[in-house]
Amino acid sequence: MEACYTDLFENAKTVLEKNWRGKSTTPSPALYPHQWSWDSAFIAIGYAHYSQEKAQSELDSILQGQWDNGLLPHMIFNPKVRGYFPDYSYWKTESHSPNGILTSGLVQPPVHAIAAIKYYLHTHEKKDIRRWFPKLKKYHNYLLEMRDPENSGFATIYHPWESGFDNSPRWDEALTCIKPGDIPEYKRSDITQVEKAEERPTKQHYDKYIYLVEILKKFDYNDKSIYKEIPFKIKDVVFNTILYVANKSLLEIANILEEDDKEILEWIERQEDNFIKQFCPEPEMGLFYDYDLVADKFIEKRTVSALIPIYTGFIEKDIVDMTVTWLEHSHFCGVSEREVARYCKYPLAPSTSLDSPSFSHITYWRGPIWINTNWILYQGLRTYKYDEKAEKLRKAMLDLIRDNGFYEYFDPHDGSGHGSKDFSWTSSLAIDLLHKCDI
Ligand code: 2M8
Repeated sequence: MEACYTDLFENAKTVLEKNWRGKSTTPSPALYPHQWSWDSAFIAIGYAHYSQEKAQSELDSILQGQWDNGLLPHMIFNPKVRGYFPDYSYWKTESHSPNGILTSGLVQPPVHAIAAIKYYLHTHEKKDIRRWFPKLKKYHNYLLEMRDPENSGFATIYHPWESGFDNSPRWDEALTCIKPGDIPEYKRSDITQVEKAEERPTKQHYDKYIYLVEILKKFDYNDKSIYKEIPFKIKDVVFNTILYVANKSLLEIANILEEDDKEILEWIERQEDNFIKQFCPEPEMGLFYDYDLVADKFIEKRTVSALIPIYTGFIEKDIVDMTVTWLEHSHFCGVSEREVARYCKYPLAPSTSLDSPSFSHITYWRGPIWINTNWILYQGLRTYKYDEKAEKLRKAMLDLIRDNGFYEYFDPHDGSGHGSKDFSWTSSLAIDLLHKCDI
């Protein structure tokens, strides 16, 4: 391990140890006391380097919450822990969740197959991927059947929580059109867990989050009815970039297990055929956007999501060259040498462009630097052989964490940590980065 990061590995392990709950890991001790779906996949990627048993248990645990129709819930609740809002009793998912398991009724980006193949490359243990393969395939199938009646190859999300980027400015306009009708009274616990309430989403945002869940409950999570009625329907570019990469991982798993891969190949082909059309209105710009199905238009917001498709690895080099130019542009991500000195201590992509009117330096997904998105960009840069730039990004992530701690997110100006302390995916991905993500 590089000398400048000697303590980082041990410290990251300590955070994960603290957040370990016997079979799975909470994202953080107080703010997020249950199991979250894409967090668990990122966490398993870190464990796979030094505790394969925990990596295996983490994935087994999240996959056991899968519903009969293939939906993989974004949360599994620990019944002994109350206080998080919305708690399990709010979701009314009992008739869908597997026996005795308390789940939410939304999904999150499908990082799991990516974690599963990485785990296999560490262990060469076929029995685990053999157990996971049908579940992972069933989840992707749910996303590409029930969440894609358009047959575009891309899943639609029904709720900002499904994106994992909860209060990103990407969703502002779509949410503005929603006027929350009757919503139950509720009491948030998250704002008391952070230093300043402005680090978390506003009440206006939460009212709409709750309103959308009320609609899902009204239709008892029936996708066909929801599709007709819900006022928030987005083809999310990050979710679907991850789904594409996860399909490639699933294909690798199918081939290792000598399982039929026809359907997976069809999914991949459809995604490759339609990706630019669905997400990139001006390919010469190299920026990618979500598509709002209700307003029938692209959401042209300058956020880190616009760069994330570099992770797919199949987009033409000419387009990606432009994406990388944006990544280095000071107004977009503040990483040009000159501007770093002026604006930003660490050359890392903030969640929203520094130049955007929606940018807010400590507000959750509206500006702060997140490690998972930069980790994705790092892999993309490597895939396209921008080795020097990739290395610079990797070191900047490790420097940021070493200097400021394993926070949930960081102020792009001075690198100070915000949100939750001791955040699990910051720790697990730091471990992966220390190993240069080589597996
Ligand atoms: C955040 O989302 C939850 C709701 O699902 C919340 O705000 O309470 C997001 O950052 C999401 O991406 C993440 O998976 C979750 C747990 O870390 O927290």
